[in-house]
Amino acid sequence: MSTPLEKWVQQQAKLTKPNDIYWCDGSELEAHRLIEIGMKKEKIEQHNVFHELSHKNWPNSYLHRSHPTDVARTEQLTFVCQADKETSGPNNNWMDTKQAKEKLTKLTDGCMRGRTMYVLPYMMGHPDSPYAKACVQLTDVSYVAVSMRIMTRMGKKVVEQIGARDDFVRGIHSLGDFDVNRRFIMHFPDENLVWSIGSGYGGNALLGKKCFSLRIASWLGYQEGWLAEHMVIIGIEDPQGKITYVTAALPSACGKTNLAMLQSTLPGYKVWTLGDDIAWLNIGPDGRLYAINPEVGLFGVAPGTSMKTNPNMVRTLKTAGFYPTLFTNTALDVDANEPWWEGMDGPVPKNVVDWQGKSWNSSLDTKAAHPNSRFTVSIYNSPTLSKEFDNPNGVPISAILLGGRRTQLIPLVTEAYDWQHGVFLGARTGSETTAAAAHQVGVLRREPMAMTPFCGYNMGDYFGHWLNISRKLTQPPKIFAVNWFRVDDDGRFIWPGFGENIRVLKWIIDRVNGRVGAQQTPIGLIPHIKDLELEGLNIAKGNLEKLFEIDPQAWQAELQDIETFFSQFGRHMPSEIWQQYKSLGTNLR
Ligand code: SAT
Ligand code: MN
Repeated sequence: MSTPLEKWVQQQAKLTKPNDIYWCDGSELEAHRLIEIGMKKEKIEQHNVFHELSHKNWPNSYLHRSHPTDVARTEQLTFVCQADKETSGPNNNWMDTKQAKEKLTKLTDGCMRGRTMYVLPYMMGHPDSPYAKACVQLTDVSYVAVSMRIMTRMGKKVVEQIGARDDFVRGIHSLGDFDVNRRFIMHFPDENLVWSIGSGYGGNALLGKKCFSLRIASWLGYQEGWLAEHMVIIGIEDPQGKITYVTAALPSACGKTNLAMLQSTLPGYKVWTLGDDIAWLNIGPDGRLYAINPEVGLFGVAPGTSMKTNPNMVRTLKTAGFYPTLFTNTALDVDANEPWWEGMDGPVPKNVVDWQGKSWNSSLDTKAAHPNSRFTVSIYNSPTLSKEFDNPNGVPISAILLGGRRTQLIPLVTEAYDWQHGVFLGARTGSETTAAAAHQVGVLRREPMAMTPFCGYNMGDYFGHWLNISRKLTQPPKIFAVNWFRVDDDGRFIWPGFGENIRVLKWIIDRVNGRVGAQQTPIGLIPHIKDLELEGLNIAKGNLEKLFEIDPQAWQAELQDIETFFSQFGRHMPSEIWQQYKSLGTNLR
């Protein structure tokens, strides 16, 4: 008798028609076998799926070049197929479930002909965690199999854990033919199913990541009383050795990985890494909010990563770990056979080919590495890994940071008066777009809790869910809005960012621990400048004021834009959020 899992795999094989089926066991030997296959047998366009890099400075590292039309998430081709359009909300593309499945079935029929179907059994979360979920993804490319093995807890134990159960999370993935007209990333939240065809890139293809752990998990959390969030998890150790755990939501490519690995510039302070992208937040038995990171890998933006900006990340990438490290769409230093990207330490190498494998030099006005080029590396390689990382219960959260990329208007840090106000600060967050998704870069859009592309249901209901969560918390975390990206009159960033962000984190944990006061403003609480540790920083006084400036005039346009955004959600928008909106308007007047 076959299990529901075996039956499902057989059914999908009948549809996709692969040459063979390979069940991954998660072993080290297997990872090398998959890389060999990717180097010798599988191709995307004219390139092999993997190119072995020199292991001298970058141990166990391989370069992957994606299809040139397939370099970022594609939000316009991403659908959340809830039972009806209203449940998906104006924040998602929607298609009727039956129609969506018919479309996908047609595209999937025979899509793995001549290829191998890899069966990837994996856990999101520690297998002993009450919050973990067992999942299985099918794919037809070694790159996705190896990436999932770095990013998740993958292995044959998960098959045993699933046993005869039918409630495992399903993911069907195929590269298809890369035709953007036949590319779809579709979610069926009521069936725990993700179906993705036509893309091999990041969040479009590693279905445990955004697709399951955010879009589907946010819907599970809505029904079950927890939150699936696009957040970093860190522990901040102070000079007394006390560790305060915080999470931070920032949109894609706004520095989450840098924050997660932050190297403190303040003596005595240290940041411990628990996650750089996704946090599942549950109410623990003591009524506090606990965070786990369902992933075990880092999928970070390569350009700009250096010993200056993120030394712990460079160390992580240069650590010889148990898992291979992948570089996707970076440039290649041909003579050294090493990855290269804009912003790397040292001089530009003499002989560079760009992310597409074309000859490149710095006089060209193109980038050598794609702006959304990435590394995929095990979190266990990180020298700053928290000793609580594998704690199945997670860590208790004292503060939540909600941020965006705003060159104007928004102060460096604002503390919410209470949880309700904090949810409003998150809901009204705007951010200037980045290269992490295929759209115009630098356009302001609303990014509530950094979840715009990832909330698997109506965002109005999502705000309501956030408000409800606190009613069950004995000690709700304090909520802060952050913005590292404000610029001066010459367009230069005022705040140095990176390791210096510890100065903002210090103020935040001082507030959490009741060590300092704060100033009231129309938009929330901001620091007294005397409480900010600024020694050794070189910021002109006028600019320092600008970092915290609140210009009621400039806020008028912002209020308008927030109102337009909120109005879309109609009756789903909680009245508490509208009340907060009205108070903000009054305060600014
Ligand atoms: O491409 S991913 O969705 O995995 C990364 C990101 O956009 O945050
Ligand atoms: Mn992300």
